[in-house]
Amino acid sequence: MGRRGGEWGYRETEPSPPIFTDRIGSLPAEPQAEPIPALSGREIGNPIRSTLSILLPALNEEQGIERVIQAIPRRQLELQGLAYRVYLLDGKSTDRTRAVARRMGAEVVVQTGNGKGAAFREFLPQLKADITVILDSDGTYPPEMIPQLVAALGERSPVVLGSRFRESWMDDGAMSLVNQVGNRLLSSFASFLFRTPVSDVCSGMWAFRSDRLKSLDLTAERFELEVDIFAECALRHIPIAEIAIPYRKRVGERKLRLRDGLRIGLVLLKKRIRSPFHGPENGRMDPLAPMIGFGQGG
Ligand SMILES: Nc1nc2c(ncn2[C@@H]2O[C@H](COP(=O)(O)OP(=O)(O)OP(=O)(O)O)[C@@H](O)[C@H]2O)c(=O)[nH]1
Ligand SMILES: [Mg+2]
Repeated sequence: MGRRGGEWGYRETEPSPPIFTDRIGSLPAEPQAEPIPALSGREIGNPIRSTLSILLPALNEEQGIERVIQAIPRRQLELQGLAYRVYLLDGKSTDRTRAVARRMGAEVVVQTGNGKGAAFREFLPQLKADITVILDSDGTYPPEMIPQLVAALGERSPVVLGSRFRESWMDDGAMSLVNQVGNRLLSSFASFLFRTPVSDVCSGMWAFRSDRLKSLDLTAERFELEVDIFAECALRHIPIAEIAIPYRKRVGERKLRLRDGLRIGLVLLKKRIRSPFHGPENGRMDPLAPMIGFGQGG
């Protein structure tokens, strides 16, 4: 299947950076079907101003991935002047996830390691677009909100988080009570440790100016990816803006276990103990310094 010119909105005449098409690793190819018809960039009057990569980490999400890619608001993104591509960051799925994503016109990148965090980090060196959006592939996060997240990006808000807790937009049964309490506790813990308010530190939907994203020293392997991103931004004084998003019931089997939640808390604590704040705030009083035995220097 060859992707047709402009399928994801890139125009050849624009001075946008070249778009990465390599794949990491390789698995046997699945049979490929024709992609769904896409908008032609020529229909749109606005000039393309920025490039956008939409990253969809997935492990066995054949049901969710179709729903997610289908719901990406292509016309709105093009009207917003965004030339975008969609990448499936596949965790070596054993179901039809890759085949479905390809059929829907996404680039498929198969990670060599294991875990959502590892898949994301593995892709970063090859990221070329000006703007990056990540969201889960299980149908819980709203692709239709991508334009709002991207629109909120700016010099003073280079990172935007989609928060499930700022408004009461959560579907019944989308998140168990245990997970709701756990998520709120982790967010309060993160806010305290890193002196940076955050309402939903485990959100799976974020937008970034790619240059700032690439400046982070991420180490996450699994589900601690989001707290790793948060902590790195906080330590570097990179502001994080929040936008309220709805949250829906997952399709397909969940991968997160209770022990992952505990691990996320531990990762936050370890990261804070090991990492001093960077930059201009050095020298300010650190409430944790007496407790953990280091100051703000370095
Ligand atoms: N590439 C890759 N993606 C993964 C891996 N494990 C999970 N994912 C994806 O990461 C996203 C988040 O995983 P979920 O299982 O939905 O975790 P969660 O959203 O915290 O928990 P739920 O409430 O159960 O949905 C999903 O799109 C998964 O398919 C992995 O090892 N590699
Ligand atoms: Mg999920």
